[in-house]
Amino acid sequence: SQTIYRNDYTPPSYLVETVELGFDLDPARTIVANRMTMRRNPGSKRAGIELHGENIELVALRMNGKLLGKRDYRIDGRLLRIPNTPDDVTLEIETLTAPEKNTTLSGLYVSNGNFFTQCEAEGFRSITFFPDRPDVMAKFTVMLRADKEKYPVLLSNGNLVEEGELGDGRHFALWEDPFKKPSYLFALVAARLVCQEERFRLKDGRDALLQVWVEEGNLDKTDYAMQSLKNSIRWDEERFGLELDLDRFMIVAVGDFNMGAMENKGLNIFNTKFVLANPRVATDVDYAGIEAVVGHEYFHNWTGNRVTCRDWFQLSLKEGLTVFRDQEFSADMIGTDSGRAVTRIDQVRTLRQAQFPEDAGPMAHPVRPDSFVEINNFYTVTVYEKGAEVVRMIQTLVGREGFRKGMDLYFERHDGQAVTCDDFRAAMADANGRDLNQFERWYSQAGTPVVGAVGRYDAEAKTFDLTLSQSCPPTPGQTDKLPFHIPVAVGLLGADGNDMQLGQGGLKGATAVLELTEQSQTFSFTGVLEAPTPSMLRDFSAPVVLEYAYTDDELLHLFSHDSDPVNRWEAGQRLAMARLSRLAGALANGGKLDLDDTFIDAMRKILVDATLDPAFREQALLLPSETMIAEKMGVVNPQAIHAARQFVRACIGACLRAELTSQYHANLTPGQYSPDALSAGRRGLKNLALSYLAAAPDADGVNLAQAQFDGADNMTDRVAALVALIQARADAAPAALHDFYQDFKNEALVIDKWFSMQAAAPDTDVKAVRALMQHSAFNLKNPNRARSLVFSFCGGNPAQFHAIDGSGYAFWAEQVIALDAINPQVASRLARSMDRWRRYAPALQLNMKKALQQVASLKKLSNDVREVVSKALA
Ligand code: BAL
Ligand code: ZN
Repeated sequence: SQTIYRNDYTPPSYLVETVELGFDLDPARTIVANRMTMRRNPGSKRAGIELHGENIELVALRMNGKLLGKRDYRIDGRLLRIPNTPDDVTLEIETLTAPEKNTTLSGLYVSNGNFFTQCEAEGFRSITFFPDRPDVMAKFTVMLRADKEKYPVLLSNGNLVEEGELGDGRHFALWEDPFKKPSYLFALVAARLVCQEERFRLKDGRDALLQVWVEEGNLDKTDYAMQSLKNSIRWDEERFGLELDLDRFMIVAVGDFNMGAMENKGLNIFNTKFVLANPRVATDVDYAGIEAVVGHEYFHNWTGNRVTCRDWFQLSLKEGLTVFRDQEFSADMIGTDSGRAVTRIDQVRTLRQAQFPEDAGPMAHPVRPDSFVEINNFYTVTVYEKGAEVVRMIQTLVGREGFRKGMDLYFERHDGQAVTCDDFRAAMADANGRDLNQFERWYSQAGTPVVGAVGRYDAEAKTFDLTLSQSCPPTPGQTDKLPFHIPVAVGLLGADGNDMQLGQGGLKGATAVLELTEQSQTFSFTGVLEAPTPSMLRDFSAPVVLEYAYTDDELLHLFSHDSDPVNRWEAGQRLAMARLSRLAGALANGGKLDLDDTFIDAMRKILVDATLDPAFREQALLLPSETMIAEKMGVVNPQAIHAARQFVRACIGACLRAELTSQYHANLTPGQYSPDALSAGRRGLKNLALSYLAAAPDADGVNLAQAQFDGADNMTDRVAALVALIQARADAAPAALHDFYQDFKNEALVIDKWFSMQAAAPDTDVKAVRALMQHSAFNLKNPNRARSLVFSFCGGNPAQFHAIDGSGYAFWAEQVIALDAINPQVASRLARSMDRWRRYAPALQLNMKKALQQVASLKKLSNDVREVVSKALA
């Protein structure tokens, strides 16, 4: 395996003008004919043509009509080189592939008897020989031929030009994509599917045909995806002035898929998980996921497809920006400030749960990485979620209107091009007359910055000095970091809980955005009539760790009064985290457990405050996860963390029993199920109350959960009740699980939930997971199913996974190896669950290292997994 460096980028030697692809589809033997016109790239110095190709058999190669022999070209590993080629070339390439044997789910593959493709990042090269790099953009025409009975639906990118019969039971469809695109956006589907379709009027008056394609029997689950697609189109027109540029836009759902979905031009291919929903099978979280992912893929049509990446190091150019756009879309769909804040809190939670650990571990990399072995390993929370934070910070710095101006300039300059993160930043800077040079470090430096804050109030001068300083821990390959340009949104609360009006340096209003650019800076607020409680990093204005020596009283003040809901929530998280880490420490050392009334009273106050949205109250009452607690511990003891968190949950359940019970009943949502944010928020608060009640020692909560399980008319309530029973180790849990399986055994996505609930159960040890793997419904080859059981256990059940005897690690090694033989991309994701091994107690570390070494020692291992385990061991 070879490391690829960003600085080694060179332009392609040839550009491709047109590609005509012909597919004779057959699961065992698909013939691909590729005719492409190529032209020497004036910017390149290299003489010959270089094409990528993997796992395909070359049948014939013609250049400008002449059949080439073995001496005319060289196949060197994964590259086909033709030396000394003329400036204008037409290549005709015939290759063979066996889609039914392709278990990697990259390239052309078969899922449940149907053909699908996945080409990002480098899947196209296993379909045909091609300069498979995003800076080669070509016009595609695609002819599909297949058995009509088995594959009545033939789809590809762009517009359907022609379709018809071929005789002998086969038929064809000819598709043409009017836009130039890189090969990673190519897609085809040949399948037995049905669709929900609709004509939708675009802003410019054109009608577009929208289709959602699914397997027969799932047409009762496509409404929400279709509605989300229409909302996405409207939103992009309104917020960014961006219109759908095609006459037809298709979403196709497939059950075997490595990612969430894929933005292929005009033909988005989706994991069923992000398409199929009705109240019977999908939870509120599933509905929200569908809205976000449908939006995300649609928004890629401009941020990703019209303007794409020059090379894969620039992945965040499209992913960070598009995540930011889908986040804004979801927030705007709720429409209220409070709803917007709840989505923001969710984003912060994701960062802390997944991105901060990544940034602190062996796979830490900048938003724009400098090197990689396998690009598939860099579809990460850093590139996506931290990348979105970086884009959000730009919006914070230039304002919402300024951001729009920057986007307009970006498209004016780069429509139809393959560009870099620097190009995006330059458009934002130029459109706003802002210097974003130092800001570039967010793209180039890895690691989560730590911002330390110290406040000093001068009662005589009526000034408040806030000194902010920054540092960033070392990350692999980067020991010393230069200061970042960090927007820190600050408000000052008076003793009455109200925001003070800020007068400092032209800063007006309740919140000032301070720009921390030095290692240390002092910001002075004048006219401050009393000692304030500072509320810093409002709306989580930067992806940093903020350190400030808050007293409990200050946190309680913020938790009760902060006008910024994100910081109000944050104050509660700090109160909870202090207690959880103290308790976990005490447990690890055999200490005594107790929880103060102050904390319980603070929780009570939020719980019963009817002026607050239920969704916000749910967020405020939800404790930091075990993973987040682990990140705060010096040495991680997963069992102690689990016990500490369970102890606090049981205390809340017991001490707030009356209030939880009354909130449970106050937040029922009778009548027809609706996934809207208000109803979902009520269910969320009600179900959190249920989970606390069920965690308390008495039986009332469990009885309530049983009643809810029996009477539930939607999946959100059914799953919440079942989880409450399982987590409480209730006697009734096994029977409920049995019934749940019987009721939903034909719904694959629900059976995924059935597996994952059990994988995360407190009593599920490795032996129990192995037993579940023997269940007839388990299938390691299906990524969703593998994730639902194996990943849920290794990543979502830390107390059991980190069993003292090392059995969890041995299981992990076994599954990584088994998966690697099937699907390296999925295997490598699982391999990541060992990233933080150096933070555990020495006895655990020893076994973790052994397991990592066991995997690393294999000769036959994918680049994907090898990169992850080598970096972990380095
Ligand atoms: N481009 C890969 C899937 C996604 O981020 O939309
Ligand atoms: Zn994306």
